[in-house]
Amino acid sequence: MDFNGKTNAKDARLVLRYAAKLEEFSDLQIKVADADASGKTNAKDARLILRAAAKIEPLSPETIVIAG
Ligand SMILES: [Ca+2]
Repeated sequence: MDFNGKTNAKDARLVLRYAAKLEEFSDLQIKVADADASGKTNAKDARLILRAAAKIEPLSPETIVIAG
């Protein structure tokens, strides 16, 4: 999550990098990136974010508020 006010493919890429341990996230970023609120931020969340970015499937209103 780059906190640019939009959920886009760049965010999904960042989350994927975090999941692969290529990127360090702050506690807030981890929380925001947990798109399915599972308590873990991983590739599944990256997929959800990517789908939201492609407007295939919206994220939950809660997530959008936090991310926006
Ligand atoms: Ca999750």
